[in-house]
Amino acid sequence: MERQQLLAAIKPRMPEKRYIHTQGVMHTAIALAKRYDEDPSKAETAAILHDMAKYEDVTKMEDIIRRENLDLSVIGWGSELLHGPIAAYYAQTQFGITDQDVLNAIHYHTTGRAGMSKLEKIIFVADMIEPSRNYPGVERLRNKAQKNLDKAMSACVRHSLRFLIDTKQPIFPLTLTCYNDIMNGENK
Ligand code: DGI
Ligand code: FE
Ligand code: FE
Repeated sequence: MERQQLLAAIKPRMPEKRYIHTQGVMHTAIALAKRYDEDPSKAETAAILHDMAKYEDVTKMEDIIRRENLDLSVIGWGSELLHGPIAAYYAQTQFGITDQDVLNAIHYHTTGRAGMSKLEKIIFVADMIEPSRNYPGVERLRNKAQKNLDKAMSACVRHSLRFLIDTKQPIFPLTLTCYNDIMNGENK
C-alpha cells in the first residue's frame, strides 16, 4: 500500500494529535533507516501503523488476544501495553502486511524486547524522538540517534524505565528483558 493510502486508513482511528505524532514517527523513522542502511519503505509502513490501535476498546483488544491465541501476557495491562500487539495483528489481517520484521517492529514498539532487529530499534527510537515529542531530555536522545542507533536505543530504554519508576508505574516484564539484554551487551 502507498503512503497516502495507509495514512488515510489510520487517520480516522485517532485524534489529530496522535495523527501528527504518527507522521512525525514516519518522517523520523525514514531518516533513521537511510542513516543506518535499513529499508525506508519498511520503516514507513511500520511507523504509520504502529499506533493505530491506541484508541481501541480494551475489552475488544483483550478478546482478540484470547480468540487469536496471541501472547496472553499483555492481558490486564491496559491499552498502553495492548496497542502494539493488536496493531501488529491488524497490520497483518486488515492491511495484508506479511513482512515479519515490519510486524515485529509494530508489535514491540512500546516494550522493546531482547535481540531487536535494526528496524525494531529504528521504530522504537523514532517513536520517542519524533519532532512533536517535547519532554525534558528529548534533545539529548535526538543527538544520540544521529550518532549511534544502539546507544540511542539504550538511552531511550533507560529514559523510559526511569519515567516508569518516577511515576510509580509497574514495569512490564518484556520491558525489563529488553533493558537486561542491552546492558548485558554493553557490559561484555
Ligand atoms: O503510544 P505512544 O504514546 O506513542 O508510545 P509507547 O507505545 O512507547 O508507550 C505508550 C505508553 O506505555 C507510555 O505512556 C509508557 C507506557 N509504557 C511503556 N512501557 C511500559 C509502560 N507502562 C507500563 N505500565 N509498563 C511498561 O513496562
Ligand atoms: Fe505506541
Ligand atoms: Fe507512538
